[in-house]
Amino acid sequence: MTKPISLTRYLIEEQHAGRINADLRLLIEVVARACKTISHAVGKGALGGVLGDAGTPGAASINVQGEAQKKLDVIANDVLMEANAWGGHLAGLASEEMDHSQPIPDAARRGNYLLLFDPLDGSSNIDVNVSVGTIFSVLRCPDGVTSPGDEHYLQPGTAQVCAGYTVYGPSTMLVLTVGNGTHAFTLDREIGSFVMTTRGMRIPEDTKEFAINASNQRHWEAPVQAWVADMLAGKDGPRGKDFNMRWVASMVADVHRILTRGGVFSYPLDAKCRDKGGKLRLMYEANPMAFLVEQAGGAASTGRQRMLEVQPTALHQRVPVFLGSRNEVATAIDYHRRHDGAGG
Ligand code: AFP
Repeated sequence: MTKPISLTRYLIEEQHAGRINADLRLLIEVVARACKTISHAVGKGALGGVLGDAGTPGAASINVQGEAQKKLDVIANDVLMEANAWGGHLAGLASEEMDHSQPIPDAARRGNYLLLFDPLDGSSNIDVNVSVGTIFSVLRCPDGVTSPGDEHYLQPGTAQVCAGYTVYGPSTMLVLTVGNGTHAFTLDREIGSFVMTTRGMRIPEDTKEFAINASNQRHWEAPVQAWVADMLAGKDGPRGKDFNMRWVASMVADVHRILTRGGVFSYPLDAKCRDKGGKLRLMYEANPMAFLVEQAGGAASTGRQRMLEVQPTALHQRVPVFLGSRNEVATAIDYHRRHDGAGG
């Protein structure tokens, strides 16, 4: 049996193959190291005093999204900010937890990449000991820009040079793409390093499993109502097969399941989030996941457009999301096309 390789060795091999440069390699190493620190904090749970809301009792701290921040949201954001600010590989960072992006201070050596992240996705699951995760995306800083502002991050997902997530579950896993397949690394807690456990994850083209928050059903658009109703009708319905349903409410955990065994994940437009454009964030949730899923042979769409081709207009922009097994994503798109074509 061949010995599994470490994340460090994988990245060096990618550099030697000319697919990444030394700066991007070191940037990914810094992010991975920060994720180990977050994993440690998440793993301590109640013993570390890290559960519950940030802020003071009766005055919970609210983030830019208007959501109550958990203590671990704040800790994870601080860890990623601190680790990346002085690494020398970045021109700027942007986080779900901050109103605006931050250029790297003049005092620090500045690099050519922009890092976007959701420091702790699924944080409503923290207090109930269910998997949460960190999602990240790396873009190039446009040429000639030395102090990037929010507008310099507004690049479509096709411009990503790297995307990944870390899922803090029974084991901590880092799933990564630099545009040459999607690979999974498991944290070896004894030696403290990520070890490759799946090279080239593949999402089966067909599936019988879908993930959606069904409590929003009455608020969905008509094509989503029809798509889900036909899946629920099972063998006796137009799809002619029974479907199973899963919903963790941590996108990282739901996407990890899909990358591992297939399925389709959707957070569609609904009446509650229509004014915002959707629930999930394009730049640091949908785009990195879309890149990982496409690199594993799956598909990702808003229902009406390939996710990676959406031209962002705002840093915290939200979008509807359909991703996973390519044939089921195509089916969801088809329901939208037929509905829109019928003048709906
Ligand atoms: P938080 O990071 O604010 O907990 O949101 C998690 C999330 O963005 C995504 O990870 C889940 O898929 C989705 O929200 C769950 O949303 P519902 O609570 O509406 O099911």
